[in-house]
Amino acid sequence: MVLVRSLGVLALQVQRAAAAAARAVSRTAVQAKPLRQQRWASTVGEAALCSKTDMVVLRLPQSDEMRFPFVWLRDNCQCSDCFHPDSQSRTIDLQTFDINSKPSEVKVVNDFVHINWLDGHISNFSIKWLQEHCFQRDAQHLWLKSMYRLPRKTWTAQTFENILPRFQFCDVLRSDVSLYNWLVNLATFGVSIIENAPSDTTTIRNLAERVAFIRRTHYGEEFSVRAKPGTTNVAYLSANLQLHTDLPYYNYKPGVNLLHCLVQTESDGGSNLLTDTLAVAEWIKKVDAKSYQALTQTIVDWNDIGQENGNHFHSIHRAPVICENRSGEIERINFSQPQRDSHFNIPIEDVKPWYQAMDRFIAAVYSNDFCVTYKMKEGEILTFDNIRLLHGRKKYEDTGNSIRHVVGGYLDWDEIWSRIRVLKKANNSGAS
Ligand SMILES: *[C@@H]1O[C@H](CO)[C@@H](O)[C@H](O)[C@H]1NC(C)=O
Ligand SMILES: *[C@@H]1O[C@H](CO)[C@@H](O)[C@H](O)[C@H]1NC(C)=O
Ligand SMILES: *[C@H]1O[C@H](CO)[C@@H](O)[C@H](O)[C@H]1NC(C)=O
Ligand SMILES: CC(=O)N[C@H]1CO[C@H](CO)[C@@H](O)[C@@H]1O
Ligand SMILES: [Zn+2]
Repeated sequence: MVLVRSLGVLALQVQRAAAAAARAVSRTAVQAKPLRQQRWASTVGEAALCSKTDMVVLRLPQSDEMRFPFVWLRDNCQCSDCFHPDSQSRTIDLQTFDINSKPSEVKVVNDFVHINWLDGHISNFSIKWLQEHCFQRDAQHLWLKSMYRLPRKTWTAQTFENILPRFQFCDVLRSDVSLYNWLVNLATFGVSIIENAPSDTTTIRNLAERVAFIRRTHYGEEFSVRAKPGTTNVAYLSANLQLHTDLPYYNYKPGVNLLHCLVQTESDGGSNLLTDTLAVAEWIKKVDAKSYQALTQTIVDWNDIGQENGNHFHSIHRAPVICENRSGEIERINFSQPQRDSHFNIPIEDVKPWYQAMDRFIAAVYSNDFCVTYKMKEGEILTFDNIRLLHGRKKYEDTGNSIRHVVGGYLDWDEIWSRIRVLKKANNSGAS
């Protein structure tokens, strides 16, 4: 219900933004000159060719002008020669494609824009489709925020209790609305709790398969975290576990951790530490540009060497601690003290400055401002973003009648984003 409503509002926002952007653009845009005076008026709208910019100009009653480059229209022709509807894929052969294709005429017929190309090809776009794919910046940004990456909201130790989203295991398994809400909250806050999960080692798999499938690593699919002697990973000790992201030594680091608490320790320890490192990184960026620079520019070697069930592995991945994407926004965090290689393949003069920046970073991620402790209860699944949060664990002691037992598994963000979009689309078409 909430979902349906918010999607309706979103669709409306997209339309409004497109209209507003169109109005803003039309004030500054070069007025389109119709080519060879061809221009057809219609009650739905009108279209013209602008030979100066090589664009089709579309005017609709409510939303002023939208512009579409000739080359893009030709490349995105929806006819059965150019587009295969069943696979929703473009099939135009780029080897014979002419990037200088020009229309000879364009007209609006009912709710369609009909284009004759000089080479004789014919395109027929629905106006709705053109609106959905328009080049207005506001509309593009809204689309990216709803379909590509949802906006993230950071939290601190002070706000954690208020934001921590909780869901019931049986709801998430049964209801698409709950599944969607859990995933959206996970994407937004980077953390959420699923309660009342069955005390079973297959629970993690059932949850992961609601979304997609468990992401396999060299530790297997689902893994048990229990103190064990002669271990291959420091996580399998009962000592303090420092704040880290899991598997920074993977080129494709798993996106989300699922930790299911089957048995919690009766001792004081065993709490998890959690830090929203996106909040920390944004803060460092603001207060200490030099450290931020070192943390985003210095490439660190992360590694893992060992064996699990007789399978030997030697993983290496090189990446800075804070990774920005192409738009300069903080995209992911790579950090693990035990899993940092002694090979540090950077210029020698960059070594000490990196340690200084790391010192600053560590002070912040462990500080009372940013770091929270959370002791999972039996039956809870702690789910969190492994490319955004750092997590750790306080040391504990197993006693005769309580052996702490947590079962973990990973999901990849690619699969989660895909599930979110599919659920959203299913509801959109259901609502209309
Ligand atoms: C464009 O496509 C629509 C829907 O298939 C069709 O009704 C319309 O006649 C077509 N227009 C032209 C001019 O081919
Ligand atoms: C960079 O990351 C931000 C935040 O996730 C996202 O909104 C933006 O679309 C990303 N930009 C690119 C070019 O991937
Ligand atoms: C979409 O909305 C319908 C009610 O209109 C609801 O039954 C369904 O579960 C919803 N699906 C999702 C994915 O939220
Ligand atoms: C920008 C960058 O290099 N990011 C990397 C951080 O580390 C993860 C895995 O460790 C890689 O998947 C990213 O490419
Ligand atoms: Zn075509």
